[in-house]
Amino acid sequence: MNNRTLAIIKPDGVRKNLVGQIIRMITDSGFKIKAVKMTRLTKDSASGFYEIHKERNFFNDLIQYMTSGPVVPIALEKENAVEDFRKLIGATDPAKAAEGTIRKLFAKDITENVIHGSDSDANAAIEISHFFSRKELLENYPE
Ligand code: 3AN
Repeated sequence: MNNRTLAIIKPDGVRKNLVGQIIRMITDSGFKIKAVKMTRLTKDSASGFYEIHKERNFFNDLIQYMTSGPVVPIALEKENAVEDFRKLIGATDPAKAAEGTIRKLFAKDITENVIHGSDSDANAAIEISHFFSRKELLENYPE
């Protein structure tokens, strides 16, 4: 069965003009784009999105970075979407990411790591609803 994950091309990915190249890698790996937009996170929306990290010492840097420029959230569909997408992007720390992964190819370090991928089906649903309405996900239209 198809399931969903949320990707975000982060501000460094947009700044380096990698949006097209990264989306190409995603679709070449069999993911279907359900919804996509370019937007900019406010401090409040970024803090809400990363709520689970709010006690961590890197939280302020993370919020600063995620609000430093536009981001491209993408709702994706594929069988085994969450796990397969995390394989495609590679480890959080690009130094530890496998060859050929998006982070290995494009990320600078553990903070500026180019792309986000949901870590569970439950979080994917929450994260997708952070960026996209049911209307934007075309939920009520026939195929
Ligand atoms: P991932 O994005 O691989 O799921 P998370 O959810 O643990 O990783 O972390 C969210 C984001 O927080 C990362 N993408 C990265 O930008 C930042 N981050 C995570 N761990 C660290 C760390 N140890 N030092 C600095 N930034 C971090």
